[in-house]
Amino acid sequence: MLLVKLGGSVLTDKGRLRSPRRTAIRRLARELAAARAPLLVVHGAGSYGHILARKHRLNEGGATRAKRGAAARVQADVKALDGLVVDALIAAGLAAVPIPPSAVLSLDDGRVSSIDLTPFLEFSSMSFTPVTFGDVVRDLRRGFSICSGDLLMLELARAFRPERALFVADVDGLFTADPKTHKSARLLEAVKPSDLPQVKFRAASRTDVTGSIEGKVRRMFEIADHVDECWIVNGNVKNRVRDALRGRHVVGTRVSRGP
Ligand code: IP8
Repeated sequence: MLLVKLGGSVLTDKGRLRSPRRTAIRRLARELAAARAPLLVVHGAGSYGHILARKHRLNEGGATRAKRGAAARVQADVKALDGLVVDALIAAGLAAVPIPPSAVLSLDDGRVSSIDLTPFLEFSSMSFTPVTFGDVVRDLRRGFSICSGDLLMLELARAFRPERALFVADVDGLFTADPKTHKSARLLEAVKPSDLPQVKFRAASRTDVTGSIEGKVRRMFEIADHVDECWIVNGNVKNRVRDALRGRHVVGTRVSRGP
């Protein structure tokens, strides 16, 4: 079993509301299909989720009519992105089935309160490819909240113990600083918690409502506990995801809990 998260920055143009990168979605779907192994797919929300979720502060929940309307809008939007991903996976030959977090999971102040993994277990046991995604979900304390794809990665890693977990990003892996703004940034080929002090994290991007890169890397350490290998790879480089899924050595960052 392989567990893959397609990052929202690869699937969409994160700066422009609801703007899919259709060519990348189709190519990545073909690369996933080429892995020829049972897959669980998670994807981020990109510009279908983060822009409006941040504008309306949906991660704080709320009980007003305006907030509910915005939450419903974002939920419909991330479902639309999921439709594009699922369609592309089916066209590539996978029997992809969407499993919306809003239907199977609830949070309690941002932490998982309950999750029904039955659809994942049963569909994958029938050789379907479950596809889930960052979503607006119920939250016992906040009314509703945002569930990131990273949290779903952790829940699925815990339940399925896949041999490999792959985070598909728009850069080669984790760098010592943001490679988009620091020319001297160096790719870390392997990272464990004790390496974090040498990483210069920038603050959470203006649009990302589910937290900072540092928070995401810390979540990956938790995931690494439940899988044989956990990697960050660049989904904008053709065939890198395919090769990483096949277990070939590729440019990327291997994430481990370390000694
Ligand atoms: O892109 C965020 O999920 P992520 C979900 O995996 C929403 O962090 C609705 C913004």
